Parts: sequence; C-alpha cells; structure tokens
Amino acid sequence: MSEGISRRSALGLGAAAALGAGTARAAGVDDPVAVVSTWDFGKAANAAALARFKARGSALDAVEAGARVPEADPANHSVGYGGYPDRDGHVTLDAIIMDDRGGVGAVAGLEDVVHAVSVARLVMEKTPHTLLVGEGATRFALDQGMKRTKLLTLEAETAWREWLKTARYRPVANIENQLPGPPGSSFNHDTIGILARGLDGSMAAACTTSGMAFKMRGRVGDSPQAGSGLFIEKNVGAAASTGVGEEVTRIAGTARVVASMRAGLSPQAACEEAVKHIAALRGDAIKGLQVGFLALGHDGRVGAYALLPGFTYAVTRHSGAAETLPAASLFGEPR
Ligand code: SD4
Repeated sequence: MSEGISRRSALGLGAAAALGAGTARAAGVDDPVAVVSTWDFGKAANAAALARFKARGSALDAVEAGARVPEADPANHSVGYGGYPDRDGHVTLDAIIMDDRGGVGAVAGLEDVVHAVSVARLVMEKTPHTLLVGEGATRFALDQGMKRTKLLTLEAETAWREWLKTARYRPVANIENQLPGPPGSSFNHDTIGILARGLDGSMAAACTTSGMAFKMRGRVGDSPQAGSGLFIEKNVGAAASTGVGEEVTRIAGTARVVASMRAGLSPQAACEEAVKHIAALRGDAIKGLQVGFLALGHDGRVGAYALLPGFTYAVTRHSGAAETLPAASLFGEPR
C-alpha cells in the first residue's frame, strides 16, 4: 500500500469519529491540512483552493478561489447567485477576506454582483477601508470592472413569494445541508467560511453568504464583520462561523475562538468554549437555532463544534486527501 493510500485511509472513519467526538486530532506532519470549510459544499470549494496552492498561489488566492465556487455555480444556485432574497425581494451579499498580516476587506449588502469575496479582496487591496456597504459597494465593484448580474433566480423568487404568504421569519437549523436537492442547491444555499494554511505556514480566510433568507432589508449578519463571522491571527490560527449570525455577533464569536487559541486552547476546545458561552448567555432564546464554529490552528489542527447536530465541514490536505465530517454538538436533536 502506498503511503498516499494509507494516509487517505487514516482520514477515513477513524478520523471522522475522532473529530466528531470533539477531540481535535493533531495534523499529520507529513500531509498537513491545506483548507477547511463549512458544510458539505465546502469540499468542492476546498478543491479549488488547493488547486491555487498547487499553482503557487498564496493562501489569500486559495481562499478567494474556494469561496468563488459556491458563489457562482448556477447549477447549484448556491451562495451568491441564486441566494434567497430579503423580505423585499432583494438578494444582498455579505463577504469578508483576511490574511495573517492585518489585511481585511469586506462588503455588506452588496447587490447585483456575483463574486462578493472578490469585491471584498478589492476593498482590501485597492481602498484605504476595510468594509463597504450597499450601493457604494456595488458601485465600487462595477468601477473595478465587475459585471452587473441579476442575482434573484426564478426559483428563489418563487420561494420568496411563497414565504410572503405567511411572512414568518424563523431560521431553519442546518438548512444548508437539507434536502431536497444536492448540497448547495437553492434549498440549502448559505454561508461558506473557508480557512487555508500554506505549506510555509502562512494563513488566510474568507467567508461569503447571501445571509439569512427573508431577512429585513438592510440586515447585515456576522459574516462580513471581522471578529464575528471570521477572524485570523498570525501564529495563532483562524476561525469562521455559520448559522444565525446575530447569535455570533453578540459574542464576537470568531474573535473569541481565536483568543481562546491564543490562550492555549486547542481549536476544538476553543470552538466548544464559544458555543457553550452562547448557550449560557442566551438560554431559551437559542432554542432550535444553529450556530457552528470551525477553526484551523497555525499548527494545522482543526476544530469544529455547533449548538445542534447537523453542522458539517470539509477538510482537505495538501496531498489532496479530502473528506466531509460531522461536527459534534452541545445539544441533541433540534430542541
Ligand atoms: C448570517 N451567518 O447571515 C450567516 C448565515 C449562515 O449558514 O451562516 N448560514 O447570519
């Protein structure tokens, strides 16, 4: 058996059980983790990110390339194009990208442009700012040569019109992975958080989403806010969140996860601490709501934990070995 195959089998059920049980596994020294990302559709995103690494791209190039996959895929009507609109019928996108040298770029409430993560990168690289919102973000993207695209698909518009009949706003736990449709279809589009680590130890991270379906016009979630939906610190690690953004923002969730790692907790223990903090803080108010954290340490260790079962994440190593794993959770079935 080649070493590659034995490594792959080491990433099989045993690893899933170990990670799923909440004990973060030390990264393989000979085949370190390259990319991790949220939900089942993270696997395809990770493959695109790894391809950038292989083409000598930076960690920043890798996370941008990865995030663009679910943003654009018209077949799966994923994050970005085909996202569910706000309650007034507008698809608005939130995205952020960060490197480990203090680089931050983000957009919130972006309309009519598919690749929010690339606009975020342009904010980081071409402006003196870290966050552009709404009309100004769209104008900036178009000025930078991005194409104007109608993001509301017929399918998403139909779902919105159906929603308007009751207009009850109640986020559904784990909608990202639910049937009908393949992962990333219009029924389970949502946030991707993607964290990458190059073989030289450099790291970058990105997060992109159409936010909560049928949100209020103007609502911004955790995703584009540094320290809520995404955070990274050199020589410590990176974290991303997914689920009901308000619950993450209340505790500056990913800044908290990274702070815990800085203080010496493993990525797994850091994710668990943040989830438990939300539960203790919010009590019954978070009944039935999902929040998940995913973390990648600077040493390549991975952690993931959620309030409810059903949060999955994809791990891809520099060899190309890849798998999707279930995160352990604080509670049992959705309460
Ligand atoms: C938000 N956190 O806008 C995002 C949504 C999400 O998986 O992550 N869904 O609140």
